Formats: sequence, C-alpha cells, structure tokens
Amino acid sequence: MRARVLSGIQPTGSPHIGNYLGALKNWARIQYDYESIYCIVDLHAVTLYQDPQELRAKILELAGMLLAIGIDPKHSALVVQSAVPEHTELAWMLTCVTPVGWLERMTQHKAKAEAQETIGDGLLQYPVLMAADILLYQAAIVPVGEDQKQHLELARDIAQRFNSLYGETFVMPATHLPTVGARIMGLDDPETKMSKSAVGSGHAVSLLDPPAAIRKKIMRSTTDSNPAVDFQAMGAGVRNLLSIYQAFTGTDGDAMEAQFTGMRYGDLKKQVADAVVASLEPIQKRYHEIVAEPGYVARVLREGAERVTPIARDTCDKVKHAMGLYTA
Ligand code: AQP
Repeated sequence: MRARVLSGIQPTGSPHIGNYLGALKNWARIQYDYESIYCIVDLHAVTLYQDPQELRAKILELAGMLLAIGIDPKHSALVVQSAVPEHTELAWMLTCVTPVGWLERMTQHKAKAEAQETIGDGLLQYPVLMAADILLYQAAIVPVGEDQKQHLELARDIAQRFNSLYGETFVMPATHLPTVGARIMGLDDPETKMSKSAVGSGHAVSLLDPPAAIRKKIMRSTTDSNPAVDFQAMGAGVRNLLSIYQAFTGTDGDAMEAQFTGMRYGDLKKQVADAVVASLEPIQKRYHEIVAEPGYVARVLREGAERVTPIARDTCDKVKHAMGLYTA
C-alpha cells in the first residue's frame, strides 16, 4: 500500500502565492507518488467569525482553484472537512488526551487571538482539529508551509501520547516543507508572513489577481535603502522577492546570484512580476474553465467525501475501541 499524504487549506479570503509556493504547488507535484487527500478545512475557518454566505462561496472557489493548480480528482481525493463528520468525532477524542499547556504554547493561536476582542475556544483547539485531520487518515506525509511546523510537531506529540496511553493506533506523520518558498512574506511588510486575512491591498498577490494588479503590487513592494541587489547584505523585502522568483522559476542558487547581483530594484521587481504573471496565467485560465462547468466542482467534492469516508470511519472505530467507548 502506498503511503498517504494529507494536507489542508482554509477557505478564508483568496489563496495567495504564499499558499501556492509554500504548500499547494507541492500538493500537485507529489500527488502521484502517494495516496493523496487534500482538504478544504472549513471547520478551521470558523475558529474566527466568517460571513456565512461568503464562506459558502469561498469553499467552492477554493475547490475550483485547487483543481486549477493541478489537483487531479481521478487520483487525489478533494474533500471539504465538514462533509466528513469523523474529523470532529476524532478531534473530541484527541482533545481528551491533549494537555491544555501544549495548546497554550502554540504561537499561531496567540497571534490570531491578539487581533480579537474575544476568542472562541475553537481557536485554542485549532491544532487538535488539525491533528485529527491528519491522524484520521493515518497520513505519513504532510506537505505544509513553515508556519504549520509547530502544529505538525504537536500532532506527532498527540499521536505519541495516544499510542502510549491506549496502544499503537496512529501512524506518525512527517512534515514535508518546500526547499524554497516555505515562508513567503507580505509584500508591504516583509517582516510578517503573507496571509489571506491580512488587511491592505498591497500585502498579498492572490492567485486570481489580474496581471496589472500583480505588477502594481510587486512594483510597490517594500525593499530597503540599498541601491541594488547584494547577496551578502540584503534586507527581508529583497530576499522575499528573490525567493518568489526562485520558487516560481526553479532557478538554482548560483544562477540566481549570477542573474541578480547588482541589479537595481526596479528591474528586479519587473522580472519578479513577469515570472509571477507568466506562472499564474495558465492557472487562472484553467480556473475559469473549471468554474464555468455547472455542477463539476460540487461533484468532485461529493466523490472525494465518499472516497475517504471508509478510511475515516475505520480510524474512528479503532480509536473508540482502544479508548473503551461504546461501539454497537
Ligand atoms: N506566507 C506563506 N508562505 C508559505 N506558505 C504559506 N502558507 C500559508 N501562508 C504561507 C501555507 O499554506 C497552507 C494553507 O494555509 P491555511 O489556509 O491553512 O492557513 P494559514 O497558514 O493560516 O494561511 P493564511 O494565508 O495566513 O490564512 P489566514 O490568514 O486565513 O490565517 C499551509 O500549508 C500553510 O503553511
């Protein structure tokens, strides 16, 4: 049996080039090497308030985008998390073996809580639900961006604790990070990671941004006071632009230095913008074809849920049995 891959993305805002380079590109690339399950994690999205109508639309839009970036539904299961109730069933069982102190140490929860007046308990439980997503399918590989590394470590800790309390039940998942692009930073502020929910029109390049908007955002991106690219002394903004270029084009490190050393920032930005526009153009074209086909995306999601439900049910039953819970 081939090892299983699982990863997820929240239907919050529009997916951006950080999501793409950090995770989605890898999803499409490795899908044929494994049995792959990719999840639109709507239950994670509602850990912060979402407008219901907008959320419903975003789920379908994101599914269309995942198909457009190359997720092949004949091979990979594309699933909406809330369509498989076993995610929440397992999350509860894992919640009961997770020390609160482990959750309080998670940095993403702290950062997201800072911006809220009050927070729901779901925000604290977010990484337990993520552990459930992964362990439910006994996934061996989890391709994510660097910001999710801490959550992955927690998922392993939870699996280990469960296994030691109740006997070997879960496969131990490994984190799979891209070599370039694991952490793309905001164009307006290269000290913070590019994020879907960040405010500011110059922050992120959305995968559906028209070419003119992409060029405008990149040309206005924050750099530093140096006159030109210097690989020995570059600020975070220039490093971020070079990472974006390298991740989109696959240029190796030596070639990057040869191409960009001494280049003025205006010219660097132009080359980055050209690379991003050229890479996103075919994705955008496919996206518009996919969403124009009535019922297609909904069918893919229905079939995905049907395909993974027996795996999810099997794990939940094993976990219930291991814990001594009632099974009919
Ligand atoms: N800036 C980034 N650089 C590289 N990878 C990134 N990812 C997110 N931002 C970057 C990776 O994208 C995948 C899906 O992310 P997510 O939607 O589950 O949640 P997130 O990590 O919280 O992403 P956002 O864009 O910041 O969303 P919001 O604003 O809604 O919280 C993950 O694998 C993530 O690592």
